[in-house]
Amino acid sequence: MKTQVGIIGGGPSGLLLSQILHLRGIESVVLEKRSRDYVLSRIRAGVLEQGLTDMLRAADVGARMDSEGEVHEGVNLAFGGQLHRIDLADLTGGKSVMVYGQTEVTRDLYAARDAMGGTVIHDAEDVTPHGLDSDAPWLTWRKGDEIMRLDCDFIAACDGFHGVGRKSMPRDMLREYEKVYPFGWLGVLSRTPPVHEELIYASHERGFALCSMRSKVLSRYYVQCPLDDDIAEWSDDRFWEELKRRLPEEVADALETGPSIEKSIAPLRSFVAEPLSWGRLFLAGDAGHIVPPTGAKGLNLAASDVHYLSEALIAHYAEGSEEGLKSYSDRALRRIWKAERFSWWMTMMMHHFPENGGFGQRMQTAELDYLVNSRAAMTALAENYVGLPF
Ligand code: RFL
Ligand code: PHB
Repeated sequence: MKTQVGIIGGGPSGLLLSQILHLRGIESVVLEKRSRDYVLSRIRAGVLEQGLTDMLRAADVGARMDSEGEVHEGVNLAFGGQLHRIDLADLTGGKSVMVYGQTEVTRDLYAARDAMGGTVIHDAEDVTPHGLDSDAPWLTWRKGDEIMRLDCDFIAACDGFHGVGRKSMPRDMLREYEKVYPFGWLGVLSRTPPVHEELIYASHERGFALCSMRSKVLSRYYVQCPLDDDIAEWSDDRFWEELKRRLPEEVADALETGPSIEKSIAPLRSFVAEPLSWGRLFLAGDAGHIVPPTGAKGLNLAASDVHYLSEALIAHYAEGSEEGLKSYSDRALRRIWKAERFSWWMTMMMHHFPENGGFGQRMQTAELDYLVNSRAAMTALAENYVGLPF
């Protein structure tokens, strides 16, 4: 097989890149290790920045998001038994975020790729890039006993943190920066109405909690938990009890509980690989960087990478310009590091770190107290939360 851009990974980054390129007349093939059902069973992010929603609309995949997603003009912080609203729209000159699940974004992208005759190959095992420092790279993979080959001009690794793309770069030219947090998030999805009309990020001495949602009848909640906790030890009742204890009383009293539809523990990590390209290989999304979910930035960063990379590829094919491809890594990293900083800051401010002692806890309380009483500080949070420009 032959194509222009070989894309490893059929998550949101890979599918969005493929869709945007298609609309500009550039061919691509997406190789995904898992089945479509598996990809669509993963429950992940829920908050989309305007930059991403604009990209989805421009790529003809925004219709269902615009009818089913919810625009949020504010977000809430809870601590000391009180709820504090951050008015995103007022603080950012009218900006907002869209609450619409990553799973639904992915479903819409698959539907669009199908409708336009895009090639997405599932269950592609042992995907391996070759000839990355040549003008004619290729990918091989295994389908059952058969080895398949795809020749291409460029390879985009959109294959997530554990993918093969980053690992194909020479070790001696890759720098990796990492911070692993000493706790995880236990997440629950339940068919219950959300406890509040907007998201609530709660800081409590028992640990962080987040009240999020997918729709008027579907809620997503998280509590900070030890990394080595066994999910089997977390019955639904224990989860609801723990969540309530971390929320202001008025919120806890309003919480409607029900059976969990999904329950999982995710580790928290900050990670950046530099550079994001080598020869004809380009990393986008989680393949190149990870943020802790506290700032809701993971999926949105994947989108800005895809924006810069698609622009560079379009300029290459339309005008023969190599400038965008050469500067892709630097351009993307400038925005990535700012989102890394914001996600790290939100994580450090909101979570319980017993190892930081009493002084550390007082610093957190002072920071939160300052934040919700200073328009300047709230503006800084709001500006980052709705997303820095790209
Ligand atoms: P994805 O979504 O991980 O998709 C990568 C795709 O590549 C496939 N793949 C391969 N395919 C072929 N060959 C290989 N060798 C391959 N290796 C992997 C995988 O099967 C997969 O389909 O990366 P992408 O597209 O860059 O999108 C990034 C976002 O998914 C990610 O940033 C966010 O979901 C991060 N994230 C969250 N972000 C939030 O803002 N809020 C959240 O609540 C939130 N929860 C999460 C998350 C990420 C998680 N991961 C990665 C473990 C929860 C989890 C569990
Ligand atoms: C979610 O709804 O899953 C979600 C929302 C906001 C975050 C993280 C996760 O910061």
